[in-house]
Amino acid sequence: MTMNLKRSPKRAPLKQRCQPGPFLTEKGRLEIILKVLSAILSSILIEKKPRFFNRRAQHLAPALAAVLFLAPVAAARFRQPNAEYQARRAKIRAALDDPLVLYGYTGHEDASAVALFFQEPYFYYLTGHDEPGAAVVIIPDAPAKQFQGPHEILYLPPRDLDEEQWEGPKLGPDDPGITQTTGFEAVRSTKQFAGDLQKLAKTFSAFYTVMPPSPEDGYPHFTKSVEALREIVPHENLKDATNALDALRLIKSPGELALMQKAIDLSVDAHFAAMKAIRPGLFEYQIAALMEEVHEWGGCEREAYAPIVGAGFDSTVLHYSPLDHEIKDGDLVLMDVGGEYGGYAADITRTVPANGKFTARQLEIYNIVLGAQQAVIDAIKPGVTMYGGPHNLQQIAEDYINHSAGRDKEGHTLGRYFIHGISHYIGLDVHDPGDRTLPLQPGMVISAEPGIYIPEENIGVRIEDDVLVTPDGHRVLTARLPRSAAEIESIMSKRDTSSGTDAMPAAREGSEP
Ligand SMILES: [Mn+2]
Repeated sequence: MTMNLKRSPKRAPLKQRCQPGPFLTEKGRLEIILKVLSAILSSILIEKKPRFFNRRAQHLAPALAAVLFLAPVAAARFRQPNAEYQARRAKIRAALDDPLVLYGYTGHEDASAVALFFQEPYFYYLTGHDEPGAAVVIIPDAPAKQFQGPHEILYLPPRDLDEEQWEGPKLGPDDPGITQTTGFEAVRSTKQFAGDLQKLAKTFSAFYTVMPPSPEDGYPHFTKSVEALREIVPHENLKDATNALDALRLIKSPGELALMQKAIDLSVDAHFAAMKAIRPGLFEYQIAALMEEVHEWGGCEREAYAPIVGAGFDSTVLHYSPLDHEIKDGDLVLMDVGGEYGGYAADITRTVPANGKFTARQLEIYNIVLGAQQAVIDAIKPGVTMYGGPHNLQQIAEDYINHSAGRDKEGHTLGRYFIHGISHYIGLDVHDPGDRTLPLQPGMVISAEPGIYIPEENIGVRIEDDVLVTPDGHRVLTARLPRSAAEIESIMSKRDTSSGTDAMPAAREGSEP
């Protein structure tokens, strides 16, 4: 997904969906059995009329309480071990001199009642907790201000057994073994949160939190969090922990890289499937649907961003989203589509000819973009910058494009058609936060995505790969997906184009040619 330098990074809106579960653990199976049991119980008692349910369910509360407290609770899909989150909190305890207070999402950020809940990324990064309505307090190790009591407290809403009939079992502060389950030194009720903060304010005159960007796009979570904090501790000085948190998030751990590689592998599979399916007569949305199927079948919880599949003129629209046009013979089709796995994003773009063969002009533009991308990838190593400073990646791409032989119809060089950023960090967010003028360091994952968009020729080409910075240089995490025009034409030459435009494309297995 391309990055507009003028806009703050933000995840694209999500389509609502229910949560499929192709990889059930023992716990998952037991959960489903319990859900089915509960559904049977409720259908007997309430004739499936939701409003009646709450009253009648009260009589059942003791029995349900017993069942639900025994029920294993859903962990976030593909969550990492507690030790991973504990290590991150230990770094924060060492880095900050005052307590950090963060609110998770409440579940009301998305207006849809049936949207899949997803956690606020900073909160998730430190807690691994993927349920609504929680908060966390992390108290520094700093010996100067001695604080008696636990230094890492997860606040959970008290369990609501009526609501759990609708939303499924949740973790609660009074669950047996809750500290072991969550890996926290202490887990307390959100009812104690305000009182605890007021006590903490007697020892510490300032709290850290994530201060809202100004203006805050979308649901103003951080604006609301800060308002809430100011109400609880009006005299407390609030400081911004964003930089400290970003510095940690920028460097990916082996566990994070494993999840990212999984997201990337499934996204690569989806691009293979698309290349083998694309033909004139299909609609852009059909290609997106095919790719989403590959992601979700493989275990992605959602798309990392709204899929971009643009044919012809649409290939020149950077964040094209309607996907409602038919793919025509002679079109280029630009696909910027990536899945999210275990919370981590993949971000991959390929541009292919609808009929399987680039025209001479399309090939000319394609190879300039490919050359620019290769020059950028070759330059990626510790110490280099994405933006700013000498030999930055943006400049390398612009220079390559401008020094190429390519010209527009007026004879201008083509740099003016490369209108977005060359690179961004990738992680829990597709545009992971952090200062993009920092020297690259081992463990960072960045995109390399030059593009040339010439609307008057209906030619838009972007090629985007995900690259890990290593101590020696870099590793292209998306390397399994071919980039050269010849390889793309070769994959597409093996398509089955005999099945007409109404049928689902034949090639759906999503494996390599
Ligand atoms: Mn991108």
